[in-house]
Amino acid sequence: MNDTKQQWFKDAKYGLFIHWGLYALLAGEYKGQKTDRIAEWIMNYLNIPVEEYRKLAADFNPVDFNADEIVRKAKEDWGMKYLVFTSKHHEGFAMYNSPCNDYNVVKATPYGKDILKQFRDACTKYDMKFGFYYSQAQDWDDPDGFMHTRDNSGKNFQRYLDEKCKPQLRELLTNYGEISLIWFDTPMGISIEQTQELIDLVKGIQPNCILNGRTGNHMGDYMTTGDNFIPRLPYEGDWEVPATVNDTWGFNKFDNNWKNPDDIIRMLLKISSRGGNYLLNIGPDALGNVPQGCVDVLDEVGRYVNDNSEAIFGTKRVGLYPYELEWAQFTQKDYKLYVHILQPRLRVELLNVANNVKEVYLVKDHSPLPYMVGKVCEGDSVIEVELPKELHEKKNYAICVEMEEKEPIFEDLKG
Ligand code: FHN
Repeated sequence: MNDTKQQWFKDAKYGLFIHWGLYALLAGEYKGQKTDRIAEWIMNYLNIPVEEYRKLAADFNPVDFNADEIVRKAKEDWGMKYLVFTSKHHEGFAMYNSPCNDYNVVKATPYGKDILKQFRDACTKYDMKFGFYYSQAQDWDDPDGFMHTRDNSGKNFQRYLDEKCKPQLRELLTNYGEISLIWFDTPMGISIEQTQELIDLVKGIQPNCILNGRTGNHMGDYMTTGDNFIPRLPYEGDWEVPATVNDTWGFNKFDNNWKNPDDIIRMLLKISSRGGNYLLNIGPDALGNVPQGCVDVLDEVGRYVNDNSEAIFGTKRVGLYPYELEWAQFTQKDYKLYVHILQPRLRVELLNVANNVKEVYLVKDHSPLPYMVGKVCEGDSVIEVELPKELHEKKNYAICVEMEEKEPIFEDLKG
């Protein structure tokens, strides 16, 4: 079982992923050719030569970028608890001041300021846990870094590890205060020994820093699912789902396929209910603006999260309820079963839930709700909660069933 031993991660539930790099300048299109895949891979998909791609740095000047405002929104409006920022994605460009490699935002761009430092400072101000993404195996700028879909034989990957990856990790772990998490990615080709070298390096500098599931050879501290994939069943231990709001991580000016806030709320609750964290991405444009369509979705989800934070944060994995409920998701704490009501209803019927109930209340304002505990005429246990008239047409709110027992008692279905 994966155990980060970090309570903040177990309680966090909802975090902000930020993919930002030179690819934002291309925004999904290079010399009139569009990519129909994730925009941060444009260098790979459209075979842009290294020297051509490097020229982008001269145009990187995100004058609208405001780390404070992004982090404030993430914390206050969106209700997120941690932030993971791409310090270096597969393109190889560092979004911080890297003393060991000049291909970075401070030395190679007219902007000249350290983006990662600005996020770090804003996270300290708003009490957000801070972590960084680092592409440890793929580096399309370094001749010895790996590149997916290319012939990597003959590369001296160890040299890249020793001369770029490890020195940069050391910089990131020593110059930016407490790093709560490192998000490694696409560990193609990295050996067990090389993975251990990275782990030893990280833990030697910051022992409490946790490593995601793509560190290499399944040696990280927690399980990372596939992108946008949610485990079907409750899953034990610590884990996380990285996910997009549209269909790309890096900014793509053609992709406005924003998910519906209702769907994001449902996914957040499914993930919390099954015991994991939801790391949801934004991809700022080349000027530093977060697309408005994305902000609108996250604002609406945030209203739900903030109104019902008691029923989301610090909750633990719920056992398997025997029925599929379209209209609800469960979360739980000791002695409390939260029912998140996602479609309009007159009453809540919890069939085959056999607990003794102390109280039922609306999470948003703690107003008590009338309930009945007993058996349906078919003989199964039931808890039935009457909803006040003003809620009958409403969706997306939560109620709490306070139980005499620590855990919900879900009855097995019997013939
Ligand atoms: O290749 C990357 C991709 O660009 C993005 O960073 C995602 C985020 O989980 N990870 C990789 C694909 O799984």
